[in-house]
Amino acid sequence: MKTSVCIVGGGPSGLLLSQLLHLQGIETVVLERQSREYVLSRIRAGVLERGFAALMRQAQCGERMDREGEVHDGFFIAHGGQQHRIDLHKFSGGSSVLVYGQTEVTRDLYAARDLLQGVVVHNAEDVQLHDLKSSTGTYVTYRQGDETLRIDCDYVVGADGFHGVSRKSIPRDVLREYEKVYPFGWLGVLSRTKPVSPELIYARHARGFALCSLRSQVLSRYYIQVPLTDRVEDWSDAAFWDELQRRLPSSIAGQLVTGPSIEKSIAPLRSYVAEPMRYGNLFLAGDAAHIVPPTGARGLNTAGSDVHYLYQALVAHYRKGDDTGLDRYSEQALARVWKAQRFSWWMTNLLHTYPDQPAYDQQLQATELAYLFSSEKAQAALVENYVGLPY
Ligand code: RFL
Ligand code: PHB
Repeated sequence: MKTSVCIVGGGPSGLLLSQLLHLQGIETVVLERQSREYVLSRIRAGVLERGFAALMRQAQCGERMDREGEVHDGFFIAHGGQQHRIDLHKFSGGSSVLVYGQTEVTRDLYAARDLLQGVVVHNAEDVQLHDLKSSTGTYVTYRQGDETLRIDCDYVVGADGFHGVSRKSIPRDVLREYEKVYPFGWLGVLSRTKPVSPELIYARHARGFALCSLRSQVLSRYYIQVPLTDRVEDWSDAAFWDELQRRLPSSIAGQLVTGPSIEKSIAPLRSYVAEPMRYGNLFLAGDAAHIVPPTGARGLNTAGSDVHYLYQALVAHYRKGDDTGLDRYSEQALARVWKAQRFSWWMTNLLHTYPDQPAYDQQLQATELAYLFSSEKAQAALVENYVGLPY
């Protein structure tokens, strides 16, 4: 096979880029290691910033998102038995976020790729990238069953997530890695129950962080902070609901509707950045290059900003022979990536309980919250980041 851009990874980053490029007449092939069913069974993000939603519309994938997604103008931070509302609308000059699940985003992107007969190869095993520095001969190989196939291309986009092969194809002496691992994870539960609050609640509690989120008015998504040593099997549904209730202000806990979990999983929290995001003809995008703890709802949204920059750069290359965007991609994407890192780290520190946290740090955390609730300027800074910094 021959194509212009070979995209490794059929998650939201890869599919969105493929769809946007196709609409500009630029050929792509997407190679995905898993089956479509598997990709669509992963429950992840829930909050989309304005820029991401705009990209979905640009990709002609915004119709169901705009119909079924919920516009949220604010969220709550609960602390010390009280809740404080953070007004997104007021402090961002009228912006908001959309609550629409990543699973639905991915489903819409697959439907759009099908409609345009975009090439998405599933169950592509042992993907390998070759001759990334070559000016004439970059290619990708993969296996399907007993057959090894080859795709010749101008560029490879590594959109294959944190555990993918693309980042690992950059030589060790070129790649710089920055990492912070947090001493806890999030245990998440999806349940077909009425959400306890129409708006998200981020709760700080001495027993640990909790988050009340939702996918719709009949589908709830809740998370609690757990030690890294916990396993999903350790948590019965009853134990989860019990612990969640203990971490919420009593007025909210009393209204919690519980039910059987549809999905239950633990995600460790990690901050990670790989630099540069380009090596020869390879460009990294999304979780392949960076990870944030989910506290600030930045992961998918930051993947979206990478896609935005890369899309613009590739269009300029193919349409006008202008390579400035491609040459600037790594620097431009990383500038925004680091701001998302800073915000996610800050929000994680604000709301989580650290094991053996020194009394001094505990006091600072309490003061940070008190300052936030007393200062409209501090709230405006939070909001500016949460609704998404401009591209
Ligand atoms: P993905 O989604 O990991 O997709 C990568 C795809 O590449 C495939 N792959 C390979 N394919 C071929 N060959 C290989 N060798 C391959 N290796 C891997 C994989 O099968 C997969 O299909 O990365 P992408 O597209 O960059 O998307 C990133 C987002 O998924 C991620 O940032 C978000 O889910 C993070 N996140 C959130 N982000 C937000 O913006 N808002 C949120 O509210 C939010 N909540 C969350 C989150 C992530 C969470 N977890 C589980 C980490 C909540 C949670 C709990
Ligand atoms: C979610 O609904 O999965 C979600 C929402 C907000 C976050 C993280 C996850 O900050």
